[in-house]
Amino acid sequence: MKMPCRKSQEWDNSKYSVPEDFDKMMRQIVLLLLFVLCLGSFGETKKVVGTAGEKAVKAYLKKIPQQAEGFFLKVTPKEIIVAGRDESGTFYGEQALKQIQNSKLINSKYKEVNLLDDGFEIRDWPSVACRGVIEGFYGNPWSHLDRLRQFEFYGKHKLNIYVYGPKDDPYHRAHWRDPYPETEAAKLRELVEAAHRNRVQFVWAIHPGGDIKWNKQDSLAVVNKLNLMYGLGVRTFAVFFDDIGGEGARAEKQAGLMNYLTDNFVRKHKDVQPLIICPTQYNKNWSGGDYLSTLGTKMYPEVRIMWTGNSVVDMIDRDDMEWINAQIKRKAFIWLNYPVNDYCQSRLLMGKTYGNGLDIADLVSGFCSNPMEYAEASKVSLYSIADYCWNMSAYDAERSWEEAIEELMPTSKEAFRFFCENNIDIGKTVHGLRRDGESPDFDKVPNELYFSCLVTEADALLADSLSQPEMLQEIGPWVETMRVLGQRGLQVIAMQKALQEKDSVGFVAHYRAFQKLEDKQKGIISRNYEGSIVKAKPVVSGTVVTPWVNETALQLIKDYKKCFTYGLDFLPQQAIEDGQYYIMYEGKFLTDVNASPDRDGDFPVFVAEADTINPQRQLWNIEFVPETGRFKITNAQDGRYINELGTFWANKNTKPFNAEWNTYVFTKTPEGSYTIQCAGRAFGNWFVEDNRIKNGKQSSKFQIKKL
Ligand code: 14T
Repeated sequence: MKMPCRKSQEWDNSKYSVPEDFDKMMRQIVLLLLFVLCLGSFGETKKVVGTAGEKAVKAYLKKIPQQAEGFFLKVTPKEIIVAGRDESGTFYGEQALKQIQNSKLINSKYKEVNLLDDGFEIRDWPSVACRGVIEGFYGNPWSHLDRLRQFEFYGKHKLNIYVYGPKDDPYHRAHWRDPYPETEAAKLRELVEAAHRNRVQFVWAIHPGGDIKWNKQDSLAVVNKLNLMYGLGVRTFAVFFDDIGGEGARAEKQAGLMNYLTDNFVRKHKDVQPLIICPTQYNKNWSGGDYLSTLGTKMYPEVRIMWTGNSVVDMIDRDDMEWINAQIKRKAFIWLNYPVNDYCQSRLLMGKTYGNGLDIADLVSGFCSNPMEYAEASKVSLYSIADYCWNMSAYDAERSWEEAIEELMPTSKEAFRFFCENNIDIGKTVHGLRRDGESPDFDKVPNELYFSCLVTEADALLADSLSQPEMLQEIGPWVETMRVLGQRGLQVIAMQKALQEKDSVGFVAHYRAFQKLEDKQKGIISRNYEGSIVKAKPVVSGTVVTPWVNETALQLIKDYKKCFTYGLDFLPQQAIEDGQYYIMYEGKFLTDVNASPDRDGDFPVFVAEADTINPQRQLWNIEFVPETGRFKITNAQDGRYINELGTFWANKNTKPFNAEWNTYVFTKTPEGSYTIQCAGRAFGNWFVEDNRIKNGKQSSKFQIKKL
């Protein structure tokens, strides 16, 4: 294409964080200059680093925030002071200094900024005490290298907790009683050290609920395993009871075990932190009975309880926190199921991290994000989780997202930003989470330009893969999919033009190219999965661009067939051409006996006689719906559609036609009759009973006859 979007005059998409007001911007520039100056004269700049209680920073004691992990940072041409409340505070002060040096800006991320005549002072501390990540997803656990890279990232962004609980680590869940083999154990020891070096608390979780017996022997088996993990350096532990049923799910038994472990393990060691439990009822939708209040009253108050919100995948606000905290008589420890994608593996969640209340800091005992099995790609969201937890009330989802993109892919940030924009929403899933803002510029620019950008930006990312190899390795299949999506889109545009110009040969040629690309896309897989999840086929812009491309192609073919006969063999065959038909069963006619457009809840029946007075009642419009690739069936007399249960459900306001539910697959049998299936949101076959259509396992054979 002539017009790669990054160079396009028509479409300038670079709206990087615009300062809120001019005044602030000026102050930042002043600071920037001061800072550059003071770095320039570094020779004379004295640097003092220390922690409260140490002599070096005694003079600044009053300035150091009281809050744990807080720090005081002062920069003038003469001196740089980094003084922490505790060792973490000092460490974070140094991180802040580095970030200011790199970005050359001081923004409102910091709690208190004080401009001096010749420099600045910052006083800063976290909003949330425990901030971090819970590796708690199904699928391939993160690799050793993934984790080492994560811990560095956490240190840099002031995240201080990592909970180890990958569902598919056998020694975490399926074989929780067994010790890690030596090589695995050595790796874990190395991980624990790396985490602690970065001021990250390494929490090891055990998931015994699937087969635990509530007896002394299994209590000891847990203690034994925790002791082994203690030996590898772990000092904080969690016990998970999520996604189980039966015996393991009993609240009083779980509370009993947690208390037993507290008495017989935690309190036996001076340096072990209070336990964390993930309860079986870990979200409000799944709560009931006295499960939560039993944990609340029977379990030691120091045991922290995890919570995902009102549902499994949910964003959390103040009301939600007040509700759960009242149940469990302590502050819940949030397990945020974002950006985890184990329930929507074909998608990446690269959008903004928004939707959590900015006023819940005082109501949580911790806040952890459950990420994707794609460790690098998850950093777009984790960057924001870190911002959110550090200075909650000042959190700005948009700005944080822009910054994350820049930091993670500095050499091709426009291309990466475009990639992220096209991987935001996950469509309909069992958990109902939707994310706004996917492909925001689609339809704002000419489609052809957008498609060419999908190709060129994918190329730009692939060409730059060496600068961020870990990231590209993970997102590669999606980048490749984005490229093919763009190419498919361009073929659809070419089909559109060919049809307009009545160029049947061109139309068919472009359709065949489209089909080839479709086959290519079908061959792209995300990863080979060793874990409990099958390999996924990546989808890019699954709610905006992909449906447009697929539906438009089908619509064009439908339109083409109305005018041309050339090349029909190459075009997809519809089981049935659009038109008016009799739908017959054993010689009887499906009939709309109550024909009336506003009626609903009644159903058509099979009658033996052909209706000569009102023949329309026995005629059905069968129409291909490109959105689903299936067929809609409406009565020719009153226009009512038949729903998945063989009933008229016509009320336009309360029960409008829904293609997901109300379109059907026609399959031709060898002898020329048809079976009809529901294949969208509703499953099942149509069969005839009591002279009407019903939906079930068995299927009837219908004769579909053209008028
Ligand atoms: F423990 C929990 F807080 C939790 O969220 N458990 C799992 C988690 O490991 C997984 O990553 C997450 C997202 O899929 O949801 C939980 O797993 C589920 C939830 C379901 F509703 C697994 C199957 C479900 F049907």
